[in-house]
Amino acid sequence: MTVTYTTAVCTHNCPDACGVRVGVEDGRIVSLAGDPDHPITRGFLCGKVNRYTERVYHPERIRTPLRRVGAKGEGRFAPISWDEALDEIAENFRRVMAEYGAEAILPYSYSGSVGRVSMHIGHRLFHALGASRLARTICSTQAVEGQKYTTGAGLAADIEELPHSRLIILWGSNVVSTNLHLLPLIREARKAGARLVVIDPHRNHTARQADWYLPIRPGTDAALALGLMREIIAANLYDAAFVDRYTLGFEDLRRACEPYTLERVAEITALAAEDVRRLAHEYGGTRASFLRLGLGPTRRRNGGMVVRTIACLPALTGAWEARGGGFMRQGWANGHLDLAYLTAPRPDDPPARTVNMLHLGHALTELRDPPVMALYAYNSNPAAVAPDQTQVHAGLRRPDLFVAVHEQMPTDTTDFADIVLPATTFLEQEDVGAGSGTRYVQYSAQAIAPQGEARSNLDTFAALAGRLGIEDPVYTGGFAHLAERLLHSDWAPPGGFDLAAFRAGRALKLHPPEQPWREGRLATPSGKFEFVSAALAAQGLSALPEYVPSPEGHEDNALKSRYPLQLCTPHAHHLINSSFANTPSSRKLDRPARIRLNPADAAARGLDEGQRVRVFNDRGECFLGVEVTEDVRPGVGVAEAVWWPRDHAHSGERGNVNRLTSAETTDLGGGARFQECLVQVEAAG
Ligand SMILES: Nc1nc2c(c(=O)[nH]1)N[C@H]1C(S)=C(S)[C@@H](COP(=O)(O)OP(=O)(O)OC[C@H]3O[C@@H](n4cnc5c(=O)[nH]c(N)nc54)[C@H](O)[C@@H]3O)O[C@H]1N2
Ligand SMILES: Nc1nc2c(c(=O)[nH]1)N[C@H]1C(S)=C(S)[C@@H](COP(=O)(O)OP(=O)(O)OC[C@H]3O[C@@H](n4cnc5c(=O)[nH]c(N)nc54)[C@H](O)[C@@H]3O)O[C@H]1N2
Ligand SMILES: [Mo]
Repeated sequence: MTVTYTTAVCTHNCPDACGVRVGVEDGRIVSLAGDPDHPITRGFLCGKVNRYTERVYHPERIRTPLRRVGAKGEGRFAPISWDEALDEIAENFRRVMAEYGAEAILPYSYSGSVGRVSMHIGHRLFHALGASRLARTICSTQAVEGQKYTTGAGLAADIEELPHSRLIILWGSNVVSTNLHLLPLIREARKAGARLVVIDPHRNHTARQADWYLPIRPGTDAALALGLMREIIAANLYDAAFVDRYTLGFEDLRRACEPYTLERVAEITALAAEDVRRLAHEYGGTRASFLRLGLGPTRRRNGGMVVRTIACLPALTGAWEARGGGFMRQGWANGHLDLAYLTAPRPDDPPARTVNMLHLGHALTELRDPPVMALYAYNSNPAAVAPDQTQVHAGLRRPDLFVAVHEQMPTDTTDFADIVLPATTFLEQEDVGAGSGTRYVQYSAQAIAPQGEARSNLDTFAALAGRLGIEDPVYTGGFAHLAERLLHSDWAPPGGFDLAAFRAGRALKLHPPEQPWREGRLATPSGKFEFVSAALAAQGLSALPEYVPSPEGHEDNALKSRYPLQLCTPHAHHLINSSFANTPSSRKLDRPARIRLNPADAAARGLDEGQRVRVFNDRGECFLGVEVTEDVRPGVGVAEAVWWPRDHAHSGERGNVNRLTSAETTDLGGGARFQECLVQVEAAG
């Protein structure tokens, strides 16, 4: 037998969108490697995808459609045919529409596959029915919105310029775990003398590699940014010519920063005043500074304002004009292709209400006129990843709710399903790959046949559209049609993308506008970097950057006296969100379900390393092991996520850290507050 090779693009939710060289012999994968010709992948993969055969050939893979035979939540099923399963879903949709109206149907999806087709192919079907629309807010909408008011949408420094940076700041961004392919670029810069600074309350894998690690108190980043700007202005380290030409509202900004003296910022952030001063002088004194902002600091009540405020820094120093300088946040461009073709409602689609996906628990238990009577979940594991988990599970358990789930694995969500459909992995289907952290778009070829009877999201929605009498070229035109449409991009190179190169699997680079501020063409109302924003003021929000302490933060109040620890639940090294939680090697390497506590906090509660604890607040409780470590500051707990709720089962009840997190949303963009969560910890009874 000979080995044949194809190039696929990893479609797990990661900024890198790696090119993956897949060796196949006799229909089975025999090798997986990073594409050596891919400019970002550079021939290596993360640990998770290196071991991807464990996932593709996992004995738990769902291989046929299933119908529930046990109680909801029990996860007992019997195999059925695809025809039976699709008929049953279509019948239930029709029944619910006739009795309650189409808005009683709710799709729920996010990022199981971020392949451009797989992620978005369901939208038009639900729009055509008139189903409730889902606001997909669980990840980065607060950051997208927040940045918009300072720099306009879609502005980011090019990571391939990183080697020219002289100062790299990773601000709440755990790239060693979450954005691995930035590392070779950072390494090149450091070899040429760049310094690496990490600002994070958790001494994570990334912080350990830093030249300088600043253990900031959670939720205080905007205060630090305001303090840095005050010092940069006071010490005359800002770029007056850049500010004069390309920014709006410098005098107002100076006033907004005024209260944030080094001493006050030290008090708020728990950093030393001298360190704040030194960071201001390093940043102000280095024009080629690359500031990468992660999502941790933004998953808080004032998350939009945090991004808006930090994004002012490079406009003050003119870093945007230096090679290797500028700003980039996690969840940047997401490909910038013609997604509207897949996602936008058509003029004759019925109007429909919108449900914020963070409010799933509420939607399933309390929403009326109409209530949600049918849920179709795909590309997501809401029983694990959504906040307010107690309500989410209560809703999923409703006997009168019809639930269909399209999945690769038996998750906590499929446990609640009436019908389960088997899904392909990215190696079993075609797609269009595009990184949220790179400037590349690439055809992802199918490497092997679908496992069992698994079908892609495209094939499944096309079949369902047929059953429901929906005629739409999105479902009848085939993959090649969709891929070509997606490449209609305003960021295509001059003359358009080379379609032959695309079909041959080459990674093609997007061309965002170059230095748009120079022609006053930033996507802000003024076309300039806006330190002052009339658009924010018009919404009754602060026109100027600001720090807003949270009622669920470090400051003393009645809640804090009962729940004194600030719990952070950032992403785990060997998982992608809740994916890979059942991969044997991930479980071994990440040791599931722990909370990391400072020795002082552990001692105060009489807790020892490895002990089982109950972590709780008014929203719920979760059972974890304790790890005692100086890697978290006193007053902070870190529990990496998202492990499956059933991994945390205690006296028969399942539940992970999202039993504790709030479904309340951010100041801008309706985003999540996953990192803002006061808890208490005690030995488990
Ligand atoms: N291995 C792995 N990679 C992933 C993922 C995964 O689950 N696992 N998920 C993918 C997805 S969906 C996303 S959105 C990205 C997210 O990637 P990142 O942006 O790196 O997001 P997080 O891991 O949530 O948080 C980053 C850091 O923020 C810190 N943090 C929390 N609160 C604060 C704060 O108030 N201030 C500061 N300065 N820091 C704070 C956390 O300790 C954490 O180290 O990663 C993607 N890549
Ligand atoms: N506490 C806490 N909770 C969090 C976060 C946090 O930091 N803390 N992070 C949040 C963030 S940033 C995000 S992005 C969300 C992500 O949450 P989700 O988007 O739900 O991501 P996953 O948990 O990876 O679940 C995706 C599921 O889709 C399945 N899947 C994969 N490919 C396909 C496919 O092609 N078709 C179908 N039908 N299914 C497929 C996978 O098997 C997997 O079970 O989680 C959020 N939840
Ligand atoms: Mo995310």
